Amino acid sequence: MPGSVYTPTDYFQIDDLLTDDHKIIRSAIRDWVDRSVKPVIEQACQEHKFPVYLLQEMGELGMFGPFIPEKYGGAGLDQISYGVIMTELERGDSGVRSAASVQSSLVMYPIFSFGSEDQRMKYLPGLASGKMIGAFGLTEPNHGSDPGSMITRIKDMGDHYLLNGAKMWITNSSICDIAVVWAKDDEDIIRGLIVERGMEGFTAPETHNKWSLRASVTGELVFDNVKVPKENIFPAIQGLKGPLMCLNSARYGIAWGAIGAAMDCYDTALRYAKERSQFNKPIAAFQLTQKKLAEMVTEITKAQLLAWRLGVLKNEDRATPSQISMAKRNNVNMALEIARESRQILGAMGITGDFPIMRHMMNLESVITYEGTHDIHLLITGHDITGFEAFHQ
Ligand code: TGC
Ligand code: FAD
Repeated sequence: MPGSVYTPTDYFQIDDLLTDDHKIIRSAIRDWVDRSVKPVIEQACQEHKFPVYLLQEMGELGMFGPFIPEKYGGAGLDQISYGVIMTELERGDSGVRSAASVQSSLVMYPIFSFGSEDQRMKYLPGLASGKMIGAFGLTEPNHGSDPGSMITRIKDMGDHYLLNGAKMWITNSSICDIAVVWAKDDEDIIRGLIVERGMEGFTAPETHNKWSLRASVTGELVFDNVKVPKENIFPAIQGLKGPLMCLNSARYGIAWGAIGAAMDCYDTALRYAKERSQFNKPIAAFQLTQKKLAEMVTEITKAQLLAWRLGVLKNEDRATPSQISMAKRNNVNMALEIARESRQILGAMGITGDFPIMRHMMNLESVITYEGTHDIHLLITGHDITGFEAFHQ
């Protein structure tokens, strides 16, 4: 089994920058990924099926909302702990990391940060344990990169809101117990609210035929005159900055996560290159293979340093949205390039499910699009350094 001999990359002794606690957490998640994800994930992807039972195990091991205080069922850990968890999960599969990103950053984070005390106590412990699964509805069929133009609406009906509209490309849609949904109110202000499975008029059909993130549930959230109790609205946030603050947390996690996928590809390619001979030499002895591998380890190292520094800033509450955008953009692109180069090193073997590379590569095509596309993050950096925004004409 190729994954079981995995050797993590640490070319610049970045482990010295981690605490013992970070390393203990990482080792626990790494063991779980080797034990519970690696043996089943290839077949799950081939069958286009998310192994839903993993969610309960992830909850039991504290992978959901690790930065949420213990009072609400979280682990009260720092941001670097969250990062190392995401790296290990994405080494397993981006789909497994996606489930954790959504649950932790896009559902638990807003309930903790913007929710009432009643909402926190009602939902967070169940979400932390994995007994309750969440989804996050921002994107709409006609509003992806530009979520501020959303048309999903809530209408104040006195004792409740009436929710109408549709969200698309939603991770965990058909398996969610609750969805954090963003909609415009009667004054055109974006509000966040919690919609529960079973509310009349709420359906969540799954999207099929994906070539990417096949071991992850993606689908729609459709609201047809859904009566949402007034106590389900977030009292403490209004405007587009609400969902964007959630994205800051998720994008941060992805900046760490993508390193896991990259390290798995690099490790697989390095081992294969040493073992595979052509022209009476291991292919690792050819300069062109060495160029590929040397560039990979260089890019992984740069990404690790970026993620670690961002984690320090995030722990100090000093990480800016544009720093997070830069790290998400760089690290996901780095992982995708490494997956492509690793696939080349394996030749024909690289296209098979006997190795994890093609699966990572296909997954990363989604990761480079969701949570803000590669180009949107470039424009966020452009805006930050020049002062001119180039999103609108
Ligand atoms: P703009 O006018 O720039 O901003 C509106 C208000 O928001 C504030 N803001 C932020 N606040 C916190 N964090 C950020 N990152 C923020 N970015 C902007 C801003 O200061 C302003 O506040 P205020 O008080 O003045 O109103 O908004 P815009 O309409 O021009 O759009 C900006 C843009 C393009 C950067 C943004 O909309 C964007 O990031 N678009 C990409 C959309 C996106 O990332 N969607 C992700 C959907 S969720 C998902 O993909 C989950 S995948 C899950 C998985 O499986 O892992
Ligand atoms: P568009 O916005 O239509 O963009 C298409 C192309 O145009 C892109 O290349 C983009 O960079 C470019 N473009 C757009 N605007 C500009 C501009 N101003 N300047 C230059 N180029 C521009 N969303 C959720 O809300 N919740 C989820 O859980 C979720 N999970 C997802 C899971 C998967 C597997 C996928 C694939 C997506 C998911 N998304 C989710 C949606 C994701 O966030 C959007 O796909 C993403 O934001 C891009 O939107 P879009 O696909 O509509 O592309």
